[in-house]
Amino acid sequence: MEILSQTVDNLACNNTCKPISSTFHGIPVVDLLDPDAKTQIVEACKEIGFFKVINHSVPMEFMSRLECEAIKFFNLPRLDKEKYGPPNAFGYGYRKIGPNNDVGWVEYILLSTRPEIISQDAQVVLPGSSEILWSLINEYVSAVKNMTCSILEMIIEELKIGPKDVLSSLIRDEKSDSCFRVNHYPPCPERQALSGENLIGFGEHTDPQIISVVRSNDTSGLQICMRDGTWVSVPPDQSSFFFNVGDSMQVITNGRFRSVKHRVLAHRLKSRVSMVYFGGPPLSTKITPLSSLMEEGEEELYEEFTWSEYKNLANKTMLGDNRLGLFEKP
Ligand code: GA4
Repeated sequence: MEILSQTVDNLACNNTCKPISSTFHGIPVVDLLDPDAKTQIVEACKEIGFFKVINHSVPMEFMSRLECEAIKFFNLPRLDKEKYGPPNAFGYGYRKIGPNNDVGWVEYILLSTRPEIISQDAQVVLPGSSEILWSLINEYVSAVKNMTCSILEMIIEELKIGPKDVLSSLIRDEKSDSCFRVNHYPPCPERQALSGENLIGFGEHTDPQIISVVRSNDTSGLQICMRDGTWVSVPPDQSSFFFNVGDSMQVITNGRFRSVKHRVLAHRLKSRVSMVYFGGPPLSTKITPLSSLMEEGEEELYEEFTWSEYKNLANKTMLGDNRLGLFEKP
């Protein structure tokens, strides 16, 4: 990647939070074949807002085929890729993240998963030669969406509230404002590697949606922020999925679940490729605590907003801003 050295310095991880501990082996792992899985998922959403899922229903070939085709795309000459960007709001992006001057050591493809938009994206965003990439994205997203719906239904069952599809129906809705991104984090430059600093691939933030599902290759880089403010590194696992609780889910559960702050650091030697599905509701959905969950006398912690209002606000903020804080009741 050609990049001005000044910008490289701006991306260096300055560790504003507590020091990074080494690789963390305490990430909750949920085996979907375990009869206790529902309880473990809810526990993890409350404690960390993050968990890993194994024995899921998504075939490994869906992940590896898509990864392979995505790498072919990222290996195209920069000028060819730039025909599909800059993202507005969808398309190919290089170093710039979102509309407000956030940058990262990353290039990506960002797409809506709405059926009518997805077909336009196929023509506008992806190179003509990438029909294969397009069909692999469709195959992958639909399998991950099904798995995500099952997880959301398990959550509702465990919380003993109903109806079971109260959350999954939001992301199954044909107007669901879900999106999908494939990120490529090239290895960080030698100069940086020698200085012992890591570059920020994707700066710290919480996801605005209900839930996000990450799958990466075998390169580390993802870190999550624990309750005490410590950053921990998530060991990569290319055959599993990592689930993040998003801001909307924190509101829907009236603060019971925690929207987890996370970031990605570029690796010194290896490329990281990740695919992230962001499960979001239709634009008009009111994001409020589920009434069936509220206990007698319990106060709502957030002012009411629609997903469209929250998304518009997110686009006016910087990546690391505390967006949900703006809706907290005094
Ligand atoms: C973070 C989660 C998703 O990647 C994303 C990001 C979005 C973007 O890349 O355009 C945002 C970011 C994300 C939240 C704040 C705004 C918007 C970049 C940014 C600075 C696609 C999303 O939905 O919100």
